[in-house]
Amino acid sequence: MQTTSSELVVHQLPGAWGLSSISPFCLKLEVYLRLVGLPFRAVVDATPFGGPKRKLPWIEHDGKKIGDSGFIIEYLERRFGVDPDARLSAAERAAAHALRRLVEENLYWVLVYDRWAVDDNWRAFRTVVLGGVPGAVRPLLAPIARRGVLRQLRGHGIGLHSGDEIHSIGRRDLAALADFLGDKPYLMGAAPTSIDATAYGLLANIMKVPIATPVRDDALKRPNLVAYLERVSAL
Ligand SMILES: N[C@@H](CCC(=O)N[C@@H](CS)C(=O)NCC(=O)O)C(=O)O
Repeated sequence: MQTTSSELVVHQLPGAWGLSSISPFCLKLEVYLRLVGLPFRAVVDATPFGGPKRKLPWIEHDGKKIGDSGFIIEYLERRFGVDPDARLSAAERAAAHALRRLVEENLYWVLVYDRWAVDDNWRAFRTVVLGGVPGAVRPLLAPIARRGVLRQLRGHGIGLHSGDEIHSIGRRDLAALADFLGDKPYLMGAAPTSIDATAYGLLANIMKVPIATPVRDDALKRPNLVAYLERVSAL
């Protein structure tokens, strides 16, 4: 289909397991767009390499290509004047910002470890993550992609730890999120804000997928997180 200039086109990784994307960042952007009510057309990319940052998600709009969910959201806020965080105080915005960094810069890498580094999980996950790649190419691409991601894990630093240590890091992050949520409907109170899109993108990709990890087991034992996922997915 041809792209009209004012149409918002979102490139994302494929969906699976009942989620519209297996990428926490793509799912985050989709929930964010629903939250602010901006219409968009989703396009599934088999690999992240077509985007300006060679990562997914990325968007096309008004002849521009923008990569990175955070920069995309900043662009949409400037371009369309939307801001789901408008009612937050400066201190609340700061807390939401810190939570976002916890989710995206730390807990995300625990998910990456569980999907790409744990052999049993990788065997199941590789067909899902490379599902859009032609079957003949997949066996060649899979080990190359895996080596690249294992390098990223070491570069981040989390990949230098043992599996038990990585899971203890993940459980602490998850406990902090659950404790911050407490019995509130959404992370910042009675109404959803952008941090809920961020948290949902990752939590759903941990809690609603058949990737075995103690972090998932822990999360599923927390009724407030389970109810929270249902609440955000109904937005
Ligand atoms: N900071 C980026 C992170 C995006 C990201 O890491 N996307 C992953 C999929 S979840 C990706 O495309 N990875 C491909 C790669 O690193 O080669 C954002 O917020 O969009």
